[in-house]
Order: sequence, then structure tokens, then C-alpha cells
Amino acid sequence: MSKYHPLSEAEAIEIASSIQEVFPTGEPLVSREIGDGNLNLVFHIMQPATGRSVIVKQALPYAKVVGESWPLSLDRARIEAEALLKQGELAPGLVPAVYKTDAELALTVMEDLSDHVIMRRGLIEGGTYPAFAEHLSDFLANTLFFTSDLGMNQQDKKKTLAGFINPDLCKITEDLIFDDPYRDADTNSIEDHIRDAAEAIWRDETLHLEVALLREKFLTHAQALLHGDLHTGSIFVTPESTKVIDPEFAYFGPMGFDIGAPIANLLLHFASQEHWSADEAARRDRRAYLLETIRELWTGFDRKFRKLWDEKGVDRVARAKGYQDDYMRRLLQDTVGFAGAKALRRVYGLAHVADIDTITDAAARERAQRLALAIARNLILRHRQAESIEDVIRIAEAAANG
Ligand code: SR1
Ligand code: MG
Repeated sequence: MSKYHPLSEAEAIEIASSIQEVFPTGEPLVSREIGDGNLNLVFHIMQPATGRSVIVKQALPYAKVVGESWPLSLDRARIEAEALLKQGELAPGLVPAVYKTDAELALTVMEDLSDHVIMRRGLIEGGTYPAFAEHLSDFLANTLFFTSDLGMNQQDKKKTLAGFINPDLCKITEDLIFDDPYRDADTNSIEDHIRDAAEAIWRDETLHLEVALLREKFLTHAQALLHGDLHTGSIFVTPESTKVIDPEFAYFGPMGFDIGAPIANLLLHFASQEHWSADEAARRDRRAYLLETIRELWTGFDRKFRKLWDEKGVDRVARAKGYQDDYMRRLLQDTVGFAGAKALRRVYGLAHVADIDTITDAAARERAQRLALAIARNLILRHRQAESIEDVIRIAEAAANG
């Protein structure tokens, strides 16, 4: 019989107390359940006498955001733990330390990052993160390159891929990102004032074709091991440090899906600046900062990925003249399209973003939602023509100024 059951706080404490490297002294521990995500229990376990702490994260057998009617495999906890360990090897310092995993209890005990802030929250509070683009482009270049056929033995890649088959979590993405926003689905959560915009998207057949092409890539293109849910709620930051968390959606998929995710969320934050209607100059500066971060993220990724290809590539055929440029152009186009798809669903799909939802003034919130939809739609429609990250910047600026 499986030993799985949702942990009580006392049980979470007992498990954490076995982590000798953090709690060598045996003083009492206290627990607080702090999970505010959509899927899991998260316990913050602290030792008041020393101030030391860890996080115990346990998967529930259903999506917490919906309830027990939406069952989810517990194997995602194993996948998350293995992805975290792999990312820690490939991008040292950019993910939390893992102290213990238990596949049967579907849990991971990891480093507490309470001295950081979740990037979405930090941005909403007006924070700027000058090291973020450098760190995240490192994370993306290293994790994607070394798990692709360019940077890893192709037979080994196929064997590794078998351990990251993640059907339940991929299905969430397939439904919530590539299907439900494009029809009148029960899962959508649409504010009345933008219902006309959602209905226009449901009728937009040109858009549906581009989304079908992106979805096909998500379904079939096992290019590299992805984080799979790399929005600004999956990234802890300080001005000097960046830590990527929560890779439970990890699977082998198209790289552009991971690169597009942070870009989408920076653009949603860009759109949310409508709330600053009283201060035009501050809004312009904030938007310029966000667009510059997107530019640095892509250009840093492009430069680092090409360097890895030139210096660490394992594939003779990939050295064919012109192949690298062609590959990077297609990767940019995927990135642009997935950024659009990931932004669009956050406006009226099942899971929104606080950047926009917390705008209390309804007229400003509506302007932000419409701006986010305009940017997202244009990214999707134009992704196959994209030649440079400047195309993304132009789309965002034109929508904001138009
Ligand atoms: C039912 S889960 C809803 C969303 O939350 C996760 O973070 C993923 O982005 C998913 O689409
Ligand atoms: Mg998550």
C-alpha cells in the first residue's frame, strides 16, 4: 500500500528535522503552510532558536486551484525533484538546494528562499532586478543547450526523456494555453467589460491557425528539457540573485516555450502599468526598463547559447554552415509565438496574473487587459515573421502608444 497522504504540519516538521545539514542541533521546529499556488502544499519549517529554515513542498493528487474534481498524478513531484537536481547541475546557484526527495510521499525538502521575493510580487511593488536578465539567460542557455541534441549525446537524451513524460501537467498547458482561451470554455474567467474582446478572439480564424501551429510544436517538438512553467511567479529574486523554482511542468518540449514564458510575464507587467495613469513619466520609465530586460534576456540567451554550441557542441552535423543561424531564427520565432500564447491566456483564462487583477480601478484594469490582449495577439500573429527581439519591443510599444 502506498504511504502517500497529505502531510499534517507535525509530519512536515518531523521530515524536516531529519535534514542534518540545516538542523544539526535538535532544537524545536515550527511550521506554517504557505502554499498560495495552484497545485501543492508548501510548508515553511523554521527553527526559532537558530533562525534556520527549509521548505517542504508536497504535491496533492488534484489541482488545488479547482478541487478534487481535477485529479493530477503525483509522479509530477518526482519529475519536479529530478528537474530541480538536473537544473542545479547545469545552472549552479540558479535553483534552490535540494535536501531530500521522497517520490512516494511526493515531496521535496529544499532551501528556504524567504530572503528573496517572488518576482511577480517584487515587480508589482515597483522593484527592479538588474542581475535578472544575466542570470535567467544563463539558466536558459545552459539548461536548454545541455539537454538538447546539440549539447548531449542523442542516445542519452532519448533515455533521459523517458523519465520526464509528464502527461497530466502537459494536458493542463495544452488545455489552458492552447485551447480554452480560443473558445467559450467553462474554465475561462472573463470580466464582463472585456467579454467583447474574448468573443472577437473566439472568431479570429487567422489567430487560431497560428495557435494550432504553436500547439503542434508543444505536442511534438521534444527539443530540450523545459522548466515548463517559467513565469515570474516561478522565480525568486533579489537585486543580486535569481533562483528558479517549481519545475513540476518539466518535460522535453520546444525551447521557445521556456524563453517565451518570462517575456510574456514581463509584457503582462508592462500592460499592467496602466494603473499609473497619474504619472506618465514614471510609467514610461517603468515600461522602458521592462522592454530593456526583455532585450537583454534574449540577446544574452542568444549569445550564450551560440557560444555553448561553438565550444561544447557534441554534434558534428550541427556544424553545417548556416545551420546555427537558421536554428536561432526559428528559436526566436517560437519564443515570440509562445510569449504571445502565454500572455493571452493570463487575461481571461483560468489562471490570471496579479499584476493586472490587483489593479483596483476598473477602467485602468480594463485598459491593461485590452493592452495585454493586443500585444499577445500580435505576437502570435507575427511570430513566423520575427527576425529580431526588436520586433517584440516594437509590438509592445506600438500597442501601448496606439
Ligand atoms: C491548474 S494550474 C493553472 C496554472 O498554474 C500553473 O502555474 C500553470 O501555469 C497552470 O497553467
Ligand atoms: Mg508552479
